[in-house]
Amino acid sequence: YIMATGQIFSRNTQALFYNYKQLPIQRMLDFDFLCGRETPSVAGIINPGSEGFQKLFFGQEEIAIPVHSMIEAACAAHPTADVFINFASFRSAAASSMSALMQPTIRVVAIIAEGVPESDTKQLIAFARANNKVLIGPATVGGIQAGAFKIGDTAGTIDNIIQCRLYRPGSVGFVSKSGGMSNELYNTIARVTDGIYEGIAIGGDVFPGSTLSDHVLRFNNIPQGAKSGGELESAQAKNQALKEAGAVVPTSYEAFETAIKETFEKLVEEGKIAPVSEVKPPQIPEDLKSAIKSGKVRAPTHIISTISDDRGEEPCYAGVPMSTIIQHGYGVGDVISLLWFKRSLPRYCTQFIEICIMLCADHGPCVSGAHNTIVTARAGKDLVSSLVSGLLTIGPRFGGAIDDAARYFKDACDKGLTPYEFVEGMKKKGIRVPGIGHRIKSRDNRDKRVQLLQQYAHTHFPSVKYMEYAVQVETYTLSKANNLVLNVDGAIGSLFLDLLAGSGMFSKQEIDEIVEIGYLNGLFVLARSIGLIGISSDGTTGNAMDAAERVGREAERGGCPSVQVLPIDHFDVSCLPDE
Ligand code: Q5B
Repeated sequence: YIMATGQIFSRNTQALFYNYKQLPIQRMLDFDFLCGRETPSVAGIINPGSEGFQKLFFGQEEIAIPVHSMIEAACAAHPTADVFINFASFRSAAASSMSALMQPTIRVVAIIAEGVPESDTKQLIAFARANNKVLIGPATVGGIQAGAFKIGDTAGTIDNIIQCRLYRPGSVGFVSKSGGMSNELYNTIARVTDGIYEGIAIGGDVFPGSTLSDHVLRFNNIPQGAKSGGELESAQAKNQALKEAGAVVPTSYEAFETAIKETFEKLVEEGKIAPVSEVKPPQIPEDLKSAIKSGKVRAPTHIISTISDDRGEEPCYAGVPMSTIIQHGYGVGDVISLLWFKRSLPRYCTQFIEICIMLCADHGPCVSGAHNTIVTARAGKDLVSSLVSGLLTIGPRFGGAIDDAARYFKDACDKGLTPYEFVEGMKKKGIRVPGIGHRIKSRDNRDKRVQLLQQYAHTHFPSVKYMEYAVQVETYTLSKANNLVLNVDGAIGSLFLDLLAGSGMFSKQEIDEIVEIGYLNGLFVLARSIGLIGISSDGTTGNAMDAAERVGREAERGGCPSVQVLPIDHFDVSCLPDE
């Protein structure tokens, strides 16, 4: 019988840890390092539903401990790990413990959870006994073999473990029901003897997996600790019975320490115990987090956020608390001005931002972004994939010309170039004027969005210098071709220059920076996401879907020319062949 063999742990014992809990595992590994173990005592972690590795410290080194989703797979991968430390909740502890006990490689199972149903525990006990396995708990902190192996949180902090000299074996075996009492007695025993050899907390349940006497009898078979005397129960009858059986039983708790001391000294005197010689444990490196907390070290930050701050009671956007944003009736334009431009802009500016977003939210199913989104949604992909595939088409020829329009219009206007000099200069460089030109809109079919933006700016902006310059450029390009109108990107780009310059909220240098860095395409990305989300969730119905379906069907038929020539950035349903 395994309990009769005495030792259940050694310096080579390795465990499988069920249910990932960073702290107790790290404490086990810190204990290993303190004891000078060469191998970590946790061979693997079983975390239902996840596979991979967990990074933890073994002394100063970071090690990757394998994570398995199944008990069977973990046991197969770590056949030498014979202890199963079960940190499952009381609801799942019994089933997982039974699975572990059924594994041929597992010898010892420790169940930490409190409140495991007694009938389940009885089945576990019966199975463990019938199969010659050791069950510790439920409702236990675990146990420790000093200098060798520790279960989970047993013996508390590293400081306590060092104080109790648990990093090396002493001569005293200790069994208790309670984990708290164990810690207390590890201290006492360290004070009056050469320390603990092994300590087990059997757990507070009515039916413990292994009992006080199971372990005391087991200790009798361990040469380094082979005299009982650590168990103390309050019941008189038990004390009497223990006394009669030859155990040392003190009359009160106060006398306990003296009784242990005297027993230990007597055993030493009789030559039954040779007190162990002291060793100096290595220093466990302190975790950065706790070292910073105690003011011992400082560490540079990796990320600086000057915009959003969640350190206080409520998150702040550029210093403005969320409650203020709600109480003052701020809109999305105000939030954008705080998070993108780090300041509160006047209402006419934030309203302009909101108008841009509303006007650019959608432009039908026949633009490149919508096309990609529709095709992706039709292919059965989820909302995020469909949205992202649409957003990825935003670029210089579709919605992403706002920043460049702002850059080029600003540069040309600030330099005082005539529209002719500007447009022809761009032509010489082989660059199409960003913000000019549209595939559908033209001199006779004006873009309503552009008109609405212009009207708003004329009414509210103190100056529309850049927009007027863009209109002069448009007049010139329209003399070349009817569709070379100021498009929505050009209107937003030029009007944003007017917003930045006219609001009085930005220095010249800040305006240059904003134009240089490029924020403004973000307005289109944000706005068009609204429309694309609508399309992606509209998975099977609507004209957009019909169009995509027709394209798909044509392609299936072997690539009809009308499909092949459709430009990806603007396909027109009218050019599809009739059914
Ligand atoms: N030409 C927009 O081209 C488009 C010229 C030009 C001087 C120009 C083109 C362009 C600049 C980028 C821009 C944003 C590709 C557009 C948007 C949002 C949207 C989209 C939607 C929504 C249209 C024919 C002749 C050629 C060209 C000359 C063309 N553009 N010259 N400056 N800018 N614009 N993009 O009609 O002599 O024959 O060789 O790149 O601002 O994306 O609704 O779809 O809300 O979703 O295909 O509104 O203008 O013209 O390329 O065949 O050129 O015009 O050099 O001259 P097209 P092309 P030539 S708004």
